[in-house]
Amino acid sequence: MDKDELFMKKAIELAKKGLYKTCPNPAVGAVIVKDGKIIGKGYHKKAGTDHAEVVAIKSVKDKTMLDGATMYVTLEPCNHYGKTPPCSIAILNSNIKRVVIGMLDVNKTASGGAEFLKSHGIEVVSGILEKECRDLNKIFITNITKQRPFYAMKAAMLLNGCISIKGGVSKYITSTKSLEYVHRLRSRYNGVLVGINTVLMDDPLLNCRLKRCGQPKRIVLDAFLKIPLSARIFGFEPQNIYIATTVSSDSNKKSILKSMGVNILECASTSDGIDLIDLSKKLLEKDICSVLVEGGSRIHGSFLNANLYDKVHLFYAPKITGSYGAFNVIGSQAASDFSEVKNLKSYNCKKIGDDIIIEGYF
Ligand code: AOF
Ligand code: ZN
Repeated sequence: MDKDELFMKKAIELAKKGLYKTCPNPAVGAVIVKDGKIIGKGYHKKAGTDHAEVVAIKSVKDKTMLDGATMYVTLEPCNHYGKTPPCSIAILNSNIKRVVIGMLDVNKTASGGAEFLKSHGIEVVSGILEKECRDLNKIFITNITKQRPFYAMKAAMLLNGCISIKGGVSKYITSTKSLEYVHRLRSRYNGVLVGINTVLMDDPLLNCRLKRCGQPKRIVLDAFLKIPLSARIFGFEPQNIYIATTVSSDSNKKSILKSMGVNILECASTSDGIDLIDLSKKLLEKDICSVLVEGGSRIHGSFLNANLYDKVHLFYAPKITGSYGAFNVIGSQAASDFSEVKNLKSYNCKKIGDDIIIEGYF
């Protein structure tokens, strides 16, 4: 590993400290190096606060040390006035003479820092550990390039791909260890989403029940507003619940839910129910940048067919039975040709308790 890669690795490690906490902003890390030594470091903690570059510059007490120094930053410095002023100008004013960038910014309103710095006589190198830097910000990149949240499919099933036994009973498929893992996952996503059938059958809380964990927003897709007002989900932080429904569903019930503090997302509809593109737009407007979709079967079918899944977290219990009368994990038509089958680009496999977990990206 050469010197630039080594310091970029340090910047990546710093960026990771902000991972899952910076939405809608990216996780970014920066280090400042002088005479082969790190003299400053920083990472972006939360949207609206100083960017990694500015945190790193501020961390250097003796500003004369910045003269001729090199900054390593995982993302191209911004060149715009957003919630904070441009990092490009902060770098220029600091007398840093060389900037090493991991990945260029995909956000066109903020990008341009690399060109700006070059045009002001600063040496700029980009693309160092680019893949690692892009991997850090899969959510941010999806939000910007696809204008929708990053969606992950989560499902717990038997080895034959069924998420229930006869009649839809789905309790106790995977072990307690996997359940704990799911709760940790929930705290990493901005939202957890289920369909109305899951609410009617399982009456889930959808929160994270581990100590000191962040709570995701809870989203229910309910085109006809069938959700009972007695559902357990309403017993916890109604202001963090979003019921996605259609314009034409029961307006009286919408008012009751709103008076309980619940958010109603009135979405366009399709023959299949809620228009997922319109829903995606509304979720992103609410800064819900990543969503863990927990099912059930029909919901997974709709998201998969609409090519909305970016990632999967699939839990397999080492158990098996017949499939007739049970729900399959993906409730939609099978592909009629192998060319239509969706492939995971990369995945890993691990064991938690007795269960097998496959996690991967499309
Ligand atoms: C960050 N943190 O460390 C860097 C970012 O509205 P603002 O001012 O916070 O600008 C947000 C944009 O700035 C963000 O979308 C990204 O394109 C760019 N760089 N953002 O939040 C950082 N370096
Ligand atoms: Zn910036």
